[in-house]
Amino acid sequence: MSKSTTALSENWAFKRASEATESFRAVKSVPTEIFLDLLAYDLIPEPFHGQNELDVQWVGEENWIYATTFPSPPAADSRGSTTEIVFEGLDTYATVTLNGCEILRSGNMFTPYRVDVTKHLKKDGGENKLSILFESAFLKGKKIKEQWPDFEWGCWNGDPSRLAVRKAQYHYGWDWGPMLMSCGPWKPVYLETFTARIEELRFTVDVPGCLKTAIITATAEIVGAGEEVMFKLYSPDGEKVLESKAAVDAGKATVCFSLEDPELWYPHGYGKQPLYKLHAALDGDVDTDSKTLGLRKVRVVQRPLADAPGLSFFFEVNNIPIWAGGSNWIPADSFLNRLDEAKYRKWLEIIKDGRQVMVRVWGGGIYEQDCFYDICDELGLMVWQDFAFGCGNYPAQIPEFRESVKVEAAAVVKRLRHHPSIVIYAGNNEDYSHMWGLPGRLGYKADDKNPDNWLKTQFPARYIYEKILPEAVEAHSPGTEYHRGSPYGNPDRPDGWDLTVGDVHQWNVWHGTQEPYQNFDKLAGRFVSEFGMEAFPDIKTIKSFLPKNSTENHPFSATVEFHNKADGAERRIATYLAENMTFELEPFEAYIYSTQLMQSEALSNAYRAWRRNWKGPGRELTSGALVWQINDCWPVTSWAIVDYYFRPKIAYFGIKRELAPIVLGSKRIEVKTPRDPYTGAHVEISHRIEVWGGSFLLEEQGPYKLVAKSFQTYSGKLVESITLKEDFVLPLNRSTELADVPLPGWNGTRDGNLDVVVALYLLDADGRHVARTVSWPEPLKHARLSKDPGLSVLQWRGKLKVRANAPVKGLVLSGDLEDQGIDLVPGEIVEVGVKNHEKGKFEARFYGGGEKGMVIGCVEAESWEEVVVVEEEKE
Ligand code: BMA
Repeated sequence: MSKSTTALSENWAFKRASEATESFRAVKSVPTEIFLDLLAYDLIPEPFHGQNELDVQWVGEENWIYATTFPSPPAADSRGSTTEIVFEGLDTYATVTLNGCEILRSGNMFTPYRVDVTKHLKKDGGENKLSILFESAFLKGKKIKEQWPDFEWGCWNGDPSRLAVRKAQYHYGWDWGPMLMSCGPWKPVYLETFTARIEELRFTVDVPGCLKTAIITATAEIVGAGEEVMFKLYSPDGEKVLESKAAVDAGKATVCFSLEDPELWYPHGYGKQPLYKLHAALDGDVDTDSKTLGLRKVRVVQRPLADAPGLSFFFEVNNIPIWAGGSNWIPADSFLNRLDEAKYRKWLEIIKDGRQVMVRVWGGGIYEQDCFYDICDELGLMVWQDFAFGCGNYPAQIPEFRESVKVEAAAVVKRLRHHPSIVIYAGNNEDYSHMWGLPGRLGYKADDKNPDNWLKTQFPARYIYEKILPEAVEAHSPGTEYHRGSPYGNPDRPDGWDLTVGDVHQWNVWHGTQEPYQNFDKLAGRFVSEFGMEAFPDIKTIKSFLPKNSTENHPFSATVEFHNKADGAERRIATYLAENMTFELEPFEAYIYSTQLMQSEALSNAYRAWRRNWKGPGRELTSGALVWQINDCWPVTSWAIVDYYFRPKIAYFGIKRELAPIVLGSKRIEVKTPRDPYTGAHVEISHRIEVWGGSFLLEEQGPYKLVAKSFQTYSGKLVESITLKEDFVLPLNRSTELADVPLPGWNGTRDGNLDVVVALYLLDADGRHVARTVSWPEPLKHARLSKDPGLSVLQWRGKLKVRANAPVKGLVLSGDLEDQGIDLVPGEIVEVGVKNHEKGKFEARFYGGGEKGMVIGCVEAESWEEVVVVEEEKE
């Protein structure tokens, strides 16, 4: 008999458990969750609108019942067969009853459950009644916390009781997310009937250093009486390349395939993403399973550096060291069932299009849906996967808690291990660093190697991060990198503040000491897995949560501020704005623009500085940077670079530019030379510029010429055009210092640097632009810029061509374009791809006069001569 699967997705209904007389209401389908079902009946207002979040808090403090009826699957009657019910995910405290019998009590949202229900199912054609009671996770957590009064329940974000509950921690509210304590059967429910089945198809891949072969050892775990498994391996283009049979022995069948000249999987930009397919069939068609495979060799290289302290921390794929530019991922919705595969694909394509190669699935969210990792495999995105712990002191002294984590970890690693995209697991997000403030009291001793002792301290979760989780990874995905936490480096400084080892979360811009973002270069770590800056989202996103014609449509209204969950956000945004730029509060769009430009400047600065630190073999001073954060879970002002409605902020484009395969970077330096050691009065000031080039390609590039053109900020007059360096190459896969010269165009006066904008060009032998960067006076607010730079736009063959008569900083044009926040200098035409825009007028914003927005006439024409440029100030 072949295995049969029966989905239990239809015919469900839900109700509040406390109201005996309340009737059940039909549910559209399962998987689902309580907020979505209540919304479908208008029983709650949309939680994302206005301040409705506050009005729906009662939902999380109720108990809810989900119930369905179903006929027994036909095959369940055959002799010797077993029927199991599978819950891929129940959020969170669920008591499941089938035909009046309790069959399961669960308490972990991340763990799938499977129960043999053969003897519970009706045999007479009668209906089966399945009911699930979801108890309030919030109240349950509070009770658990109460039972451990002597434990240090420290946490950052959300209610401390969350630490006791194995539920997505962001559901408790975060500094970018609302508190929405959903519950329900959030993943599929189904029945499986079988005489024997493949419990799991797993494999290991060994690609040796020569990359010439791949050894694939595949195992099928069998439940029930199976005899033989046929394994087939298909090439990426679908051809069968190998097949082999193995007898089932002690519930297992194993084969070993050796592939010559395998097609290897690479992160995008470094090679292709060929995916093989492994298929297993048990005794003909009793059960089948298949998995995709990407063959690659991955290491995290931590080794001493040539002339710097500490150790490197870089990802190497198929022997290629990779500078990992990317971002942090949070769950893309407060209601996970609002996400479907199309949305996941859209998000991951945005990441890839932004030239990012790594995405970190942050520990305060969920282990993502399978399709997330499938798409990462396909697109060539590397995944840094945190275990689901974040910003708190977890109560690992509770035996049931430990047991639950153990089962969760095994299930998660088994589900995810076949994905080539996953290159590292990390034990948690910031759980070491947040607890570090009081090491004495917490009893953490780096050199105490006895796990049982850890449980007796006030930091018992060390048992999870240094025993349970690494053991799970070793047992179920041997060879995959396990990192104790993010950040983690030096065991003596688990607060993450040793910048010379491991990864760091560099929050001394925004949080911490609130450094100027110009200091990002000094704040580098070996791998920066978090850093960020807030900015307001698009005005349309803000309007989505305000009532029509609301008087609250301004940056500091109660509702707009309600949609920013970060403590002190208004102060910090204002600080960084005031330090760097002049700005307008009205119209709202102008203020939004300024915050976005400021965010973009900050983050671009970081990427630029940290990619400069990738200096070749033995000198990998910084090997990657992941911006906090790519996305949002609702419409909000946050650190996201793309908002909840997929609307990119300017920073998304700024980062994309910095992540180009060939880049130029520059930094202005003010040099003060006192006449002698005693004077404060006789100090000579000069302005210099350092220029570097980075090639992240795998072959030497060049020969090149480096040209600088400097322009007067306010008039656009060309002051100087010089060649800084000629006939040089950029060595492969690293950054190279190119020049350290007096600032071109500087007139020698003390603050003359404020009057020059310098465009730097990397030109190839044919004079083509290979890379370009524009150096602006810092801080921008001191630059004396033209308010009327003579902008014009020409639309031609799906592209825009933009030019100006004076330097323009951070030009944003209305429409869905391939670039935004563009810098322009006179004499240059910048081409921008158009994704979606009608011909006609463009609204333009730029820094230094244009924030309020202006409308530029755009003409479709073959050449500039035909263009009549219309410019008008917007009301
Ligand atoms: C980091 C994250 C999150 C938080 C973010 C912004 O530390 O791990 O906990 O949302 O900072 O504060």
